[in-house]
Amino acid sequence: MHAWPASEVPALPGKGRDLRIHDTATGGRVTLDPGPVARIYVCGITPYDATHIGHAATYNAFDLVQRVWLDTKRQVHYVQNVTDVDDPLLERAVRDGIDWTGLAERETALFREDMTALRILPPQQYIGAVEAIPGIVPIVERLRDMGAAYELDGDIYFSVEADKNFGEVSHYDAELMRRLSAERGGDPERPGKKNPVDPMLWMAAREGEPSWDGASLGPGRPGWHIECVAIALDHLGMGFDVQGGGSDLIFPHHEMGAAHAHALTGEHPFAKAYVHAGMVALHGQKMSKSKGNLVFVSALRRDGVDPAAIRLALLAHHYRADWEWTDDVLQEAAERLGRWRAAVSRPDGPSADALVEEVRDALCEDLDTPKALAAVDRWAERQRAGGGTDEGAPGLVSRTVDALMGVAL
Ligand code: 5CA
Ligand code: ZN
Repeated sequence: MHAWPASEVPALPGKGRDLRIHDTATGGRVTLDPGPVARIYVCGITPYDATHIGHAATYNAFDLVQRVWLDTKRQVHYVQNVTDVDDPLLERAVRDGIDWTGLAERETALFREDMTALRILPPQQYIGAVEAIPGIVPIVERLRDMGAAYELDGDIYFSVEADKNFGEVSHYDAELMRRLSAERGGDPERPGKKNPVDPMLWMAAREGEPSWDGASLGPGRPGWHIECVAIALDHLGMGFDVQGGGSDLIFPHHEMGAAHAHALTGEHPFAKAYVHAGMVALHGQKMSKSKGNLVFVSALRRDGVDPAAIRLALLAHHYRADWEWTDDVLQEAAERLGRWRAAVSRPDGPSADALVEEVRDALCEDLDTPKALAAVDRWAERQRAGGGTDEGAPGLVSRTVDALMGVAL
């Protein structure tokens, strides 16, 4: 699949510092030490509905990771998937009486437009689950042949016992794992499983549903977690720097993905850090396609909202916080954007050399965007008060907020 166009990332004077970020598996802040090419996998959308503010907040967080790394003069190898075949997508297509491939294509196209408008940098590989199937089949066969997977009425399940590190990502207890498995696509009640939370690797073809050639597995379609593992291993290999997603992916998705990869390769870890963004709520509940309490990025754009204001609204919250979207959040962001634009439109202003370092320092400490925004606010306020005659300052401020936070002033 093709991704979306990259907005230009202005170069800044000097060099940024290494990113320290909260890793879910260790429960603390880790200093990432990527090689000259930092490797990141971020879980992509299941394209059965348009991009909502929750998605945008999560992709904004990982865009900051990429921008901080680019500022250290590294290259970034970024891979993202599209879950373009899965239960919720097929169910929505049936509900709406439309073809599931058309639905996936339409919503993925809209996602690309939203990401472009928000100046979120694209992955180098943007891979659909369907196009990954030829790579998934041999991996599932291998897991089965090594005894890490078993068959149940034609479906193939992964046995969580096959990974001695199972549980290291979430650290959840068995009861919580079971409940979340039921809520998030698993089938803990199905009789005959070795462990109730064992996830499906390959689902035998069902009447009326799409299926693909599975070689010795028989016709069927892939499970959810193995999709991301196959794509990540194919393009990044084991031990990449960051796996990212929202906190609702900690379990089962990222726990199971790590377990699949460890069992398959005999190597550890799958990712050096598992990084999770908080959940955005609307009217007191997590924004979710299944609940339907959504604010779509595309709808805001259609209403004439500046994408830079949407992005500033996301940046006003720390990425790990759970927060609530309201009209006031957007209003405040639009006002801040206005103040910043007015400040950089003057021919000169207070020196911004220290500001560049303040924004860098804030972001490299667990992506502290509220702190970064406050630093820019202070510069804009000094500018409004009429201090400074540095002719390079307004341009430097523009380049800083664009390069490090994707906001075009
Ligand atoms: N296709 C899978 C990942 S392989 C999936 O979870 N798709 S999704 O469309 O449901 O979610 C895409 C990303 O948005 C995930 O990282 C998810 O954690 C994140 N996300 C979903 N809802 C919210 C929300 N309300 N707030 C923040 N992030 C969210
Ligand atoms: Zn994923």
